[in-house]
Amino acid sequence: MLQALIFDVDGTLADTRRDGHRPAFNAAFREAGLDWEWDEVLYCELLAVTGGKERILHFATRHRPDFTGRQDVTERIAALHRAKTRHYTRLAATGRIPLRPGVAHLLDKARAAGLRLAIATTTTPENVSALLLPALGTDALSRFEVIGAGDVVPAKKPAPDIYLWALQHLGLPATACLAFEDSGNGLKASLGAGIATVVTPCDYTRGQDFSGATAILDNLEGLAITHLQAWLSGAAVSVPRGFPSVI
Ligand code: XBP
Ligand code: MG
Repeated sequence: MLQALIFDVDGTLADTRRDGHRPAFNAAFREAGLDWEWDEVLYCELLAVTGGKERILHFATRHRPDFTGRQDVTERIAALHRAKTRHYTRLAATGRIPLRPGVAHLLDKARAAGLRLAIATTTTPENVSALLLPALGTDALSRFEVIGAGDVVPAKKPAPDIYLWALQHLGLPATACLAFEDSGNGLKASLGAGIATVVTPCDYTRGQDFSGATAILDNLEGLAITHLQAWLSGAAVSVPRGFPSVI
């Protein structure tokens, strides 16, 4: 029986990359006097590496070996990432990054149906509150019984660790949960933890490999709790009129 929904954040709850993370990384680089500029195309490639600190290290290793050759590289990356988080949380707190269509409604329907809610994300915890408070109001965080974010587990997605952590803190088996993801890396993580997963690709992840997904949808608009329950029990779900198209 379906008991909990576990949500990824970046790309799933909101399209945070274009208006949030990428500009925040670039602002941190400028502030540190670095000539690094991550454009849309490069950022799309860099998303293969999850986690901001890990992404900076990956970029520098490939494109700025002089930076990674220094002894204090770990501290410098940590400082860059702290600045990036400051820029991101400021941007997000303005409310300029809206939730994706259908997200707020699904969260309300899940709560009304007595489902438990959790978050399993690679992003830094402060980013989650900065994004959700303007979008969902003061009770935004208390809606989620469990929030697994950032460095709470050492191995980030596509490792299943953050989903296993969420299951452990919910005290539920994977078979009682559904996950929501937008990326191939995220899907690998949720499936690796044994959780059936609905994928709503975003602009940065469309075209990735979503093999094994329970459903692939344009967005969460029109999704009813009965659809989720039926998917979890493996029943064929007839697609009603007005339902988001399956990609
Ligand atoms: C999100 C990420 C995060 C953000 C940046 O992936 O990879 O690293 O891009 O956040 P997912 P931080 O949606 O699969 O969780 O800079 O705070 O790490
Ligand atoms: Mg994501």
